[in-house]
Amino acid sequence: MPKGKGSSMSEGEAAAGAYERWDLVEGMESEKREQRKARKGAVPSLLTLSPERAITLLYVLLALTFVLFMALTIVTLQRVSAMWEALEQARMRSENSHTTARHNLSEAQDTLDEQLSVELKVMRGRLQNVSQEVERVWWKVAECQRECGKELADRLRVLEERDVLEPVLQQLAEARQEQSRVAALLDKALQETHNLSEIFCTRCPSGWQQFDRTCYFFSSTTKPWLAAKEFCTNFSAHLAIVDSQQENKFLANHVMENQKFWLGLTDRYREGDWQWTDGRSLSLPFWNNGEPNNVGSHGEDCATIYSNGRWNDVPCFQAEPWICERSC
Ligand code: GN1
Ligand code: CA
Repeated sequence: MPKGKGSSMSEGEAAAGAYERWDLVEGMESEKREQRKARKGAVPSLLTLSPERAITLLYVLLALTFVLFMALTIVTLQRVSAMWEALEQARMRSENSHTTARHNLSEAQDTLDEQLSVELKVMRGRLQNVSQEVERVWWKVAECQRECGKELADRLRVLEERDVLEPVLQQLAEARQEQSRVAALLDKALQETHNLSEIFCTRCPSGWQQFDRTCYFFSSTTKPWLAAKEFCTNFSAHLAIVDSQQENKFLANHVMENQKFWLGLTDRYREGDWQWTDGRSLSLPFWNNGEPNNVGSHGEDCATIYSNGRWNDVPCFQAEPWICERSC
């Protein structure tokens, strides 16, 4: 029991403290004893097994361990095998893709080679054409040089000759001028002679009748209109063209009764468009009543004059007498 805490502490208090401490120590001791007892109780439970049971337990444990080991081994082997298979597949895929790539590459190369050879052929052809063209051009240039040289020489010669011929050409030009002057004078003289002959026209060819400085021929035979027209042309004349009432009357006076004579008037080119043979349109008509009537299946495209001075259209193929007309 501890002393010396003070002489002030009573005897009872000291006894109570000692008691409390003893209780504490006692509790701790009893706790330790309990723990020791518990440990001693566990060990004897394993040790209490019989050797057979212990061996069996060991075998079981061993077997379990073996099974576990085998299972682990199998799982590992499976995994390794799967990985191996995957690796193999990957290798095969890689090999396949390599083969395909190599095949594609070779095909592409073949195609490229083919295209290149075709293009090369085309280019060679073009090159050949170009070279031929160049050759042709060279030939032309050479030819042109020869020609041009010749032409140049010719021109020079002409120029030289021109120098020599200059006075002769001058004279020729003057002669030409003189000739034109004489020709003009001749024309004028001819014109005057013509005018005079018109003024003093008193004679027409034999068998022709004169009226107003014009000669007329009244046929005694008959012909279709076209043949009659041709006849007049052969005599430097034309079928009669009526320009005045006096002229129409003159013509009518020479037409025998119950006869009709061809005039140079027709609408054969366009029905109803009556024209004289010199191309003029009809402006002074003397048609009979009811004419032109263009009767018959063939129509009537050529004009005739009656003795009364009236006109009638009849078929051109009909044979009729005719009247030619020409200047004096
Ligand atoms: C008739 O009557 P004659 O023959 O002159 C006819 C003309 C025809 C002609 C044919 C009034 O004329 O129109 O063109 O026959 N006259 C009448 O030949 O019909
Ligand atoms: Ca008629």
